[in-house]
Amino acid sequence: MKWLTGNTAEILSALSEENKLTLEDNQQVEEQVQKIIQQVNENGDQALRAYSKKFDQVELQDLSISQETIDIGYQRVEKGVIEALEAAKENIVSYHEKQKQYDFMDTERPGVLRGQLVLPLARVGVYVPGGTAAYPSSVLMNVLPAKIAGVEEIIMITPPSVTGIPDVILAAAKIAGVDKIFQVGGAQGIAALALGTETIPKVDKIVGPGNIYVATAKKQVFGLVGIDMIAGPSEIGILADKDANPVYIAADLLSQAEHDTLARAIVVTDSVTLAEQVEKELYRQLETLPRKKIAEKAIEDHGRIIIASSVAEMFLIMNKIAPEHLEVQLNDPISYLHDIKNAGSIFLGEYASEPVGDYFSGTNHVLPTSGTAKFYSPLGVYDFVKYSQVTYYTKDALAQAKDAVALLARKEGLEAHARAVECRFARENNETMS
Ligand code: HSO
Ligand code: ZN
Repeated sequence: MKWLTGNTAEILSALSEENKLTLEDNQQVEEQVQKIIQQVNENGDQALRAYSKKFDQVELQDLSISQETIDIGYQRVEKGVIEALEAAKENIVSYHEKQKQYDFMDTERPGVLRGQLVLPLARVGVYVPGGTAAYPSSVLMNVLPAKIAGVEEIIMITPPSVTGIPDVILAAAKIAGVDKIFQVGGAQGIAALALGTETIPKVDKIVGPGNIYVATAKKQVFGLVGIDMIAGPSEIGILADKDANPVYIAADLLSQAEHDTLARAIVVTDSVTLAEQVEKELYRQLETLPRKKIAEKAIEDHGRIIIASSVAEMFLIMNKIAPEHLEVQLNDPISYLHDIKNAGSIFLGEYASEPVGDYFSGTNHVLPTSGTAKFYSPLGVYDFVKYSQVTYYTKDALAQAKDAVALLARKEGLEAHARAVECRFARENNETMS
């Protein structure tokens, strides 16, 4: 695990150098994805079948998954897992219900109504990756906020596989209330959702994580449809002082490191003793992890121990990193809440272990990564609504406003704008109307 030491300026410049190195050039992927989108646009379902054969080695008859298949999958899942998913759902729903926003109307000026309507998106597509990255927890995290927002129809897509879609994914989709499931993955799946095909309906927004092809396709269809943020590899940043427990810290670092060899696990501390203990503990715990290879590579390549000289400096550095998950393992953690400026999801104290948020507390686990917590938020109900404005004026209210409107319109050289308002007060027009 690499250590960063020195004064704050040196640490910050080392971190920004590292970030530069991760900006990759994926020109080739861009071109491949563009071609796939074009093919789906021209040939619809036929292109989807051809790509499924080529990329997933599956010859598909039916792109859609029947209700019967979903029900059978659900029934095959252990009762305990269903109960845990239901319990997680309850917490996710109760948390996200509080994110709901409401219409407003104001009547500040006589004769004027101004308002804002909160309107759900009509149809949303959720991408669920295949293979080992198919997480039932992520199905709940992506679908439930859309449900709470009032989205009418939620379409899930996931890559086909010779062994079929995992039962637990079908079960999570049923529990979350997905309306339709189609077996199509990759860039072709994203293209199908964005453009619509004979079988797959066009959606208004696409959410959900995926590999580089999925992420690139999402970027390319953005504008035609809405997309969520593009999620990068998982990250955890831990702020710890000398009294923190190195066993817990190492365990939490590994919880994210096991996701991906590109995952980032960072500890910022003012105690060299604690840092040494964490490092030792990390390698001890690694030995018995089933995903040791992945976690070890992540820790070797992207694990960092950063030594700061004070708690204030610890926050300064962590706010620059803006981690997806931030654990505050300091004495009296709640008192530091307002020192945090950038972090996707904040975990306070030694018992708020990050995986609790991944599965159970009800906060969302779809979070901004790669420093984007500086300007992005966790996935929430607000991602599945849009807003419309409302204006109502009485004749008297318009009379009050007309000169200002006409003056500004003429200043911009837009005579028709001015006349549109003024014509409502011209005598001849009122006579014609009566
Ligand atoms: N920590 C991941 C989410 C996840 N963890 C799913 C387990 N399953 C990204 O926030
Ligand atoms: Zn996780």
